[in-house]
Amino acid sequence: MSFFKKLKEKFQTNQSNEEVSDKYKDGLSKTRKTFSEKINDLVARYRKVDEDFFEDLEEVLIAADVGVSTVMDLIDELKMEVKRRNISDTKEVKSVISEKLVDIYYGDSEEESSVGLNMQENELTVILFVGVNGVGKTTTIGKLAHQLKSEGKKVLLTAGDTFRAGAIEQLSEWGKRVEVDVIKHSEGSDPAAVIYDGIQAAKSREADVLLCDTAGRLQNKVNLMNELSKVKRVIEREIPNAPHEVLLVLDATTGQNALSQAKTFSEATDVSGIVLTKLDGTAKGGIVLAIRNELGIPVKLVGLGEKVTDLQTFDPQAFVYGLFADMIDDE
Ligand SMILES: Nc1nc2c(ncn2[C@@H]2O[C@H](COP(=O)(O)OP(=O)(O)O)[C@@H](O)[C@H]2O)c(=O)[nH]1
Ligand SMILES: [Mg+2]
Repeated sequence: MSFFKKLKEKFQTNQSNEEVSDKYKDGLSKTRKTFSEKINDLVARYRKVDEDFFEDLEEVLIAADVGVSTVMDLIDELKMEVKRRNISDTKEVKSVISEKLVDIYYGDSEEESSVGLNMQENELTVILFVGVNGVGKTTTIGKLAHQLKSEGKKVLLTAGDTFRAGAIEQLSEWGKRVEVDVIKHSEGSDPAAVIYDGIQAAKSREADVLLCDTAGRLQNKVNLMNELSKVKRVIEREIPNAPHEVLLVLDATTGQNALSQAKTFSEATDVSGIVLTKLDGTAKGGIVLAIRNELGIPVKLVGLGEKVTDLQTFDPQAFVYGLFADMIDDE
């Protein structure tokens, strides 16, 4: 069975899968538009799979921000697969490209399903959000709080961004909107102290999840990284094995810059997963693959829009479905 058929079966015959794939389809419409156009154009121009075809395909993928070394790996894989299956018609290659994009995401790990968050059962789960200003930390916390709450979990938020004016207020607004409590101190206070209080409150109120906001900017980068280490130490001291996730939030519209942010933050703290926001705002959604392949950190959540329901657990198959949806429908 072609990979397109497999995706079609998965995402068009089951209602809950269909809801997920619709979100991806909407959120990735900008990327899909340019991507499908270019691929269709390639297929129309070449018909036969040859060296020139692969060279042009390379350009299309690089333009979608897939990342140069990831593209090289992908093209090598594709060439082998095309040879193995004895494919000469470029039309058939479309499905193989989508299949290889998923493979590239998983790499050597045999995982078939999406990774998801490391949630503790019957115990407090602490999730720390880090990332530069404006990437979407606070918004993601609000959206995730809403989701977890609707799953029946007791959620508490901590306003650890005490640096940026208005940051505490912004998180409080989210708290009101999704009806969860927010532990906060005043602007300029010690973030480690707020987070400490958040943990005590979460323990005494028997919360299931504590989501901790942090500052994205301080006087300088060294201060920021020191502060994050301190916050993390406070959490570790209060709860063994916590934080259960350190999620680095990256803005997909910043492209390759997101990769360099990831490198800086990974040096200062153990990042366990990436939240990639604003995929709806870019035509270069291929950055998901570059992040996974070049940093080795799993993308756990993606932001596909500004609505509270637009945060999704990252699923490579749904992602690829979102990229190829028009071609899949044409099959
Ligand atoms: N379109 C879109 N906008 C987003 C997404 N996530 C966050 N934003 C917007 O990005 C802006 C900055 O978000 P904020 O949470 O304040 O960033 P923070 O400084 O990291 O806390 C806000 O206007 C959000 O509405 C997303 O997935 N899609
Ligand atoms: Mg914020």
